[in-house]
Amino acid sequence: MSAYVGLGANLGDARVALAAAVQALAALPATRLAAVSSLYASAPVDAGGPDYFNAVACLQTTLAPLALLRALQAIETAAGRTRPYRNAPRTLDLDLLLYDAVQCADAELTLPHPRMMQRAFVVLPLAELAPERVSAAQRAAVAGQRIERVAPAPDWYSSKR
Ligand code: PH2
Ligand code: MG
Ligand code: MG
Repeated sequence: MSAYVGLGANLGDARVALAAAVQALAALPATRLAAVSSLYASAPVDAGGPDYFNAVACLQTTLAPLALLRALQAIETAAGRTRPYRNAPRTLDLDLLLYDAVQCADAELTLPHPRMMQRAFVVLPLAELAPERVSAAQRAAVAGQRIERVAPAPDWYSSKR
């Protein structure tokens, strides 16, 4: 199955945190890291605090959606993620955006992610990896949000120098 994960961070060394998160995704059981977007810097949306770094990764996985969600939460926790209030600044946020064509809305998980298409920091990197999943109208809808592409893949997360 192909799953798309949104990566975000705006506390501590957020750029290092996202690079480490990519390596952690690549190390998940039953999962292959299929593609990673460029790295973006973006203004907080519906939130305060410093600018974010954001990216999107595509995984090929046989983990079920809820198992994958819990694995993402474990990576967040290992990165020091705390949840003092809604949309608080964070050391690492890993959001399950899409899982194949699965649609669900239960207490733990809603797929596709309900707000993803309102956010330039998801729409732009997702459009790099899966242009067929992002329409021109969806791109236009987020055109007013401040976001900048700061590094191409794999430069920003590759452990090689
Ligand atoms: N995440 C949020 C709220 N606002 N803004 C930006 N730019 N990037 C994010 O990752 C982000 C946000 C809640 O998860
Ligand atoms: Mg999020
Ligand atoms: Mg989240």
